[in-house]
Amino acid sequence: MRTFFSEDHRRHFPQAELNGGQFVTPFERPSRVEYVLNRLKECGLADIVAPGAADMEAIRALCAPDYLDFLETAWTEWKAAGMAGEVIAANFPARRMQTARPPRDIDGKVGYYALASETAITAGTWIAALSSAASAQAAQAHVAAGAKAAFALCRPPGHHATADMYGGYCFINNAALAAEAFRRDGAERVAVLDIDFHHGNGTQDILYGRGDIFFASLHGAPEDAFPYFLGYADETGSGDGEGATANYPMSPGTGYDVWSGALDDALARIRGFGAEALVVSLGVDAYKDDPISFFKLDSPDFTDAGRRIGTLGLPTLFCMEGGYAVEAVGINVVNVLEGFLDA
Ligand code: Q9C
Ligand code: ZN
Repeated sequence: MRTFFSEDHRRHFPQAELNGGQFVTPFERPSRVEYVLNRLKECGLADIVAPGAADMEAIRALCAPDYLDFLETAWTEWKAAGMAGEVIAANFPARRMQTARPPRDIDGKVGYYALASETAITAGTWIAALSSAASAQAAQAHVAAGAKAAFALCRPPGHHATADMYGGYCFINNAALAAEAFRRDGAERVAVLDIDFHHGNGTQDILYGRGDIFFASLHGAPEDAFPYFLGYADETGSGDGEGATANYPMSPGTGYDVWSGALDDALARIRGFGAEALVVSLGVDAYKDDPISFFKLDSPDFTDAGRRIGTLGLPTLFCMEGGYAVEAVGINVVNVLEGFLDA
């Protein structure tokens, strides 16, 4: 299985994450991918290539133009306004406030385009986010050209990003971009399976009205876990997309017995849907020692999960999402890929 990976991820390395009322070193840090790269090489999955430039036309088709302009210019505007630190959102259009008009002032604009305040934007965030999208696009093209599977080692991740909002460490929705690319390349029906601990709110939001792309997410229940405001079991899609969204919210302490049951159900739904290609939002923060999550999967469970995903027999693109127990991230990610290849 070929891995697509861009060194430009390093351009996004904020110093600050707002966590528990303090600024801490971000959980989503550049070293995460080093662990994955090292483990890939250790396991003989050393076919690692850099993507070409991002396909901007596809990104513009997915995202709101004003949002992309914002991402590109936020840092410069922030600095021009004399802000001392990194770009952090502090003002949000809350219930019953105006959401149709982005403010002119950068401090307001940032909150308009943010869905949470933990995620900082820095000088290189835009370049890094584009390089992450480029990895997803190149990996998708590789699968569309006939490869059984590919791994997009995306950083920053993407599944919390909507067409017009960033947050949860995400800026551009790589998985949705890839799913749409599979459609464009001829697949009539595509599925996105999100096994990151957190609900893939951005992917769900983008695909919610779509009957041609199925979305399934296994995640910490919204009552208990970020992103808090989406991911309930009764969210099943709207309009043409009614029935094409499946949510599996689970409680604190959930282990592989229950989690794998949800996975099997999601896989059966994807099979029943008749998907011709699969995008996996591959976060490994369901791991028992993840510092910001509450599921109890162990490393061998990820191998078994990969094997179960492989039984679908679909052309598959794995898109890296979360996973913050940095020293185990490589093991757990590669376990999924190896389990898939062994299926
Ligand atoms: N300060 C992904 O896994 N909440 N994003 C952080 C600790 C945000 C996770 C809580 C978690 C975002 C891609
Ligand atoms: Zn996550």
